[in-house]
Amino acid sequence: MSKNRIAILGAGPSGLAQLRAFEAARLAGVKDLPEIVCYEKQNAIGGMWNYSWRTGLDRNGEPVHGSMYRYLWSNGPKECLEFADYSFDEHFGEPIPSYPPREVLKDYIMGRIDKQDIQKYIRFECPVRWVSFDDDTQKFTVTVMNHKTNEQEVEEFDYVVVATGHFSTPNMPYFAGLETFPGRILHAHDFRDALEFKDENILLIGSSYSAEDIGTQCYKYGTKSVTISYRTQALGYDWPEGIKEVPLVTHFEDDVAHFADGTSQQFDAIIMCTGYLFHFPFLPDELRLQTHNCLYPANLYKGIFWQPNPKLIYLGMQDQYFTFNMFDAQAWYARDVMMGDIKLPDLATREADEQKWLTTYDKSVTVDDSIDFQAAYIRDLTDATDYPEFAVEKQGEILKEWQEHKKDGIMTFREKAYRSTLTGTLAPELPEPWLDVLDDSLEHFLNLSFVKPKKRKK
Ligand code: FAD
Ligand code: NA0
Repeated sequence: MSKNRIAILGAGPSGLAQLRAFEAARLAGVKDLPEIVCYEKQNAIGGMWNYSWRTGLDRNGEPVHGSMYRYLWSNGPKECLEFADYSFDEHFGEPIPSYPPREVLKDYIMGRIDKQDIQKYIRFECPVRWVSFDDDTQKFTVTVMNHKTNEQEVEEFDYVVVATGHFSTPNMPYFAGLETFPGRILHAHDFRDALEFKDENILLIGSSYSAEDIGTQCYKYGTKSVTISYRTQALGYDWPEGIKEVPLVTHFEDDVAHFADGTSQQFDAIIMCTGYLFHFPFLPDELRLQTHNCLYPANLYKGIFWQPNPKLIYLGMQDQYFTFNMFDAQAWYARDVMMGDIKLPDLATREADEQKWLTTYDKSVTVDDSIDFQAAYIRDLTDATDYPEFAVEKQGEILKEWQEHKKDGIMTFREKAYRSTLTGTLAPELPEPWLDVLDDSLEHFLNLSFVKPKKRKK
């Protein structure tokens, strides 16, 4: 019998988790592994964690994937995203603080990948153009544009794993009068360097992670004033002078924004922090996930398998309290299904299971509920596979502390330290105020003199 063929679309953290899951099986002595091809639009692995100076189109004329910017630091404690099979201690050889900058986290993600070995699976600069499924042959046809050869490639697969991310295509709303605004109007996706806005008055529209982080970044690097305009709910932090929140913009007149509370203000630039669209231009309607950013997108069994055709697998499509370890939990489960070690139940049973999770999700009201919900979701997956134990509920408690620390000080929470649930290591505290650490390079960060934490009491 010929081997199953698997296409993984995207080599970001989710796609890499899928490759790693198969690698773990190989290392455990499993011989009969499927044939894997991973198609990646960019010319490197790492997905969102590859910083790109480009905006708009890449050198091949493809939409730039990256939404990350210079000086970005992790917004959650690293102890809640640690790979269960590869600790931070193992990677860095010594404890590092709980909130690493982007380059440091990227180094960690890359650390467990055998970069030589992985090249044989990944076809770079190969954006996927179309995926179809043939009911008769029960196979997918995947069409990609290979920009290296300048030719289209068409291949058949038994399974397709969609790991293309969902924080890349801007949701860009319109407000009356925007066309009269004389300054820069951009989406968070195209934000690259806070220094661009030094000494300016900027307006951020939206009130979630992007607004919070781009606002604090710009403050840190010398923006004159930051105004955050919210639609539903203000972020509500105790902001320093220079940052404030106002209700939603009603309209613009030249460089003046008018807000729902009747106030108005002049601005030099507008950054839409209005989230992202789920965008799968390579999928036909019958295979395409249609959802907004939430913890349990409908139509996926176990948050992974496309209900009408579970040979189509989606990774990382949830909103994320947990990230890398959740992608791993999904990838290990998906691997076991693709290898035949987990048998999927019939459609009615799968839908009943989905409904059960959706009902619980509906009852999640507070942030703590949401954290518990995602932890329970991950636990459900890891209980079924040999993914190593990582005390996800304890990590959930750390995420709740993180919420409190943000309320205590939105400019200081990154100075807090947490204990790894894997190694028991307590992270050292950041030795300088986060606001003062302007150089976010890996070299600078690792050369900060951390105060070594005391050993854990037995
Ligand atoms: P991505 O990282 O987006 O990777 C998807 C990959 O698919 C990319 O390499 C892309 O090039 C490729 N691709 C897309 N379309 C195609 C196609 N048609 N054909 C072939 N390849 C394709 N998470 C954290 O844990 N901590 C943080 O601090 C954090 N900060 C963030 C900051 C920002 C600004 C954003 C936007 C996200 C942040 N995240 C953070 C969440 C981040 O999305 C995840 O950490 C992680 O990158 C998701 O991995 P992924 O593989 O699912 O998607
Ligand atoms: P994100 O903040 O980019 O984080 C993505 C926001 O947009 C909501 O506040 C929503 O308001 C608002 N919005 C949407 N349409 C609007 C409209 N027409 N008018 C006004 N407001 C509108 O996006 P979301 O989806 O969280 O919020 C959309 C991801 O990026 C996160 O998962 C986060 O982890 C990651 N991220 C991380 C970092 C760091 O780690 C930094 C930035 C982003 P409403 O009314 O719907 O509430 C440092």
